[in-house]
Amino acid sequence: RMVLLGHRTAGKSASADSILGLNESATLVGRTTRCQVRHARHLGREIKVVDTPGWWANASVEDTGKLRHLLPLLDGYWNRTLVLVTHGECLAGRAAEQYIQGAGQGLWALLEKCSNRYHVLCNKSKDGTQVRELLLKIEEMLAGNCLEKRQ
Ligand SMILES: Nc1nc2c(ncn2[C@@H]2O[C@H](COP(=O)(O)OP(=O)(O)OP(=O)(O)O)[C@@H](O)[C@H]2O)c(=O)[nH]1
Ligand SMILES: [Mg+2]
Repeated sequence: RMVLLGHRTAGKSASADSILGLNESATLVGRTTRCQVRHARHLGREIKVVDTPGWWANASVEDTGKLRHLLPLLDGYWNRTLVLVTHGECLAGRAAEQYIQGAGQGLWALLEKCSNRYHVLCNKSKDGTQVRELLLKIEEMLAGNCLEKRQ
């Protein structure tokens, strides 16, 4: 199960399509205006994705009145969060690390919260490998959390 969060047009719905192995069905509908649970069986797994409406790119979460009181809660979720970098083809052969180095404080802070977990996705590609690798990263992250809890 996963929840996709991000600014408007970041590529959340297109990423949901890729992750679920669907053909741009959600993207054709345009802007997502309310949360939608979507699920499918893909790459040998039962996957459920919550697609959400995007926030304005220049708005901080503190500006989002409804979320403000949830912030102290949110702390427990960082160990189950990774950064999804969409439009992967725009890297044009550059290493993702190089892009991240030039991306600035906002992304660096987010990555630090996520223990530097990220994954690059190109939603225009039909290559299932990138989604398989993402699912493996998620499974690894969850397995790491279980180990930490046991110790
Ligand atoms: N080239 C390219 N285009 C992408 C990629 N991901 C998404 N897009 C395009 O970017 C546009 C916005 O994508 P959406 O998935 O609808 O974005 P969103 O984050 O769901 O947007 P909201 O629902 O408005 O918050 C669409 O035209 C997608 O086809 C990608 O990896 N590469
Ligand atoms: Mg959307």
